[in-house]
Amino acid sequence: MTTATPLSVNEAVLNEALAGLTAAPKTLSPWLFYDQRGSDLFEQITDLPEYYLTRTERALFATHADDILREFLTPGAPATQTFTTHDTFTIAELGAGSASKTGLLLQAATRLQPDLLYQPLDVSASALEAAESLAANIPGLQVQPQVANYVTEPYTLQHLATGSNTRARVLALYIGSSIGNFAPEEAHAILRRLRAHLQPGDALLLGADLAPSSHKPVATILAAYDDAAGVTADFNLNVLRRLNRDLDADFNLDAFTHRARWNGNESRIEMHLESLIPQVVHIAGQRIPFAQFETIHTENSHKFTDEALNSLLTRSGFTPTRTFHDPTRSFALTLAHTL
Ligand code: AVI
Repeated sequence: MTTATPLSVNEAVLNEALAGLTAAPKTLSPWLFYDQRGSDLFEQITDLPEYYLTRTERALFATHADDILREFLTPGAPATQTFTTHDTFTIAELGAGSASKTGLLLQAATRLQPDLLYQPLDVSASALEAAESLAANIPGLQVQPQVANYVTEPYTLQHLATGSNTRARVLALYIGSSIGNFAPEEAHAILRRLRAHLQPGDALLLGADLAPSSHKPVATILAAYDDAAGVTADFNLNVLRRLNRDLDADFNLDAFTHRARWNGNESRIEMHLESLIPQVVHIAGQRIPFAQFETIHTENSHKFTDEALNSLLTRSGFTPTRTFHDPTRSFALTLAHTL
């Protein structure tokens, strides 16, 4: 009998690169973006003037943190009512990253429950350190980080308040439009899996970027993925830099260019790396030929209608009860209960 041993990071990168680059059309999985440099570039993207997603979602938290908590704890309660709760609750977050937006919600939550437990989950230990240090500025908050890939690895959500046997209701956050980077069937699987960790009285807050509309032209979405300063181009090309470093590949970064395209049939932005010339690249002894203009498809970022989000949530076992929009209806935070 053979015992399966976990793959080293470089083995996983090699398997992914060879499978994707020998397929037709060529692809690379977006998780390959996030080495240290890629993660730093993504942080820079979130501050770009064209990348409206992060600041719009942050503004939604700034405006609606109390409303979100009220709706979670007492669904349907009028907004005018002075709000207190006797229910114990905890906040968990899938793919927490540096958790900078979450801080606004945590601050509001600790006004209701000063010893609140926050459970951030992320595949990156360094991102969790950032989440922990952010939380250190919120007096009383208890942080219980977990290093886990919520797509492929087991994870746990604690349903007890810190230091007691009191059952705590869980508000699970899945924000930042991370859901948009998955194919529809993968998105469904992630939400179903999360649903299986939750119990009646718990809820999910899902943050998602919205599809084009009369308020939101396709050009606005495209610009967010093709900024004037070229940071997104650098982020995209960084995946080739990573393969050169980790796999000793010989990509010439000057022979590829960043392309962002709107695919209206699938309601998604696609990022590609286009070969500017006919060329052959070598990876681990394999020849990978490229025709001129041939692309590597590196990322999908799906954009949703409210109906599509509600249907995805319902199919995944949730009951959406309220959606918070920004004034231009660019982004949605949807609260969905487990009944
Ligand atoms: C992480 N994710 C939600 C980003 C997005 O908008 O799809 C990744 C990204 N790709 C290019 N710019 C940002």
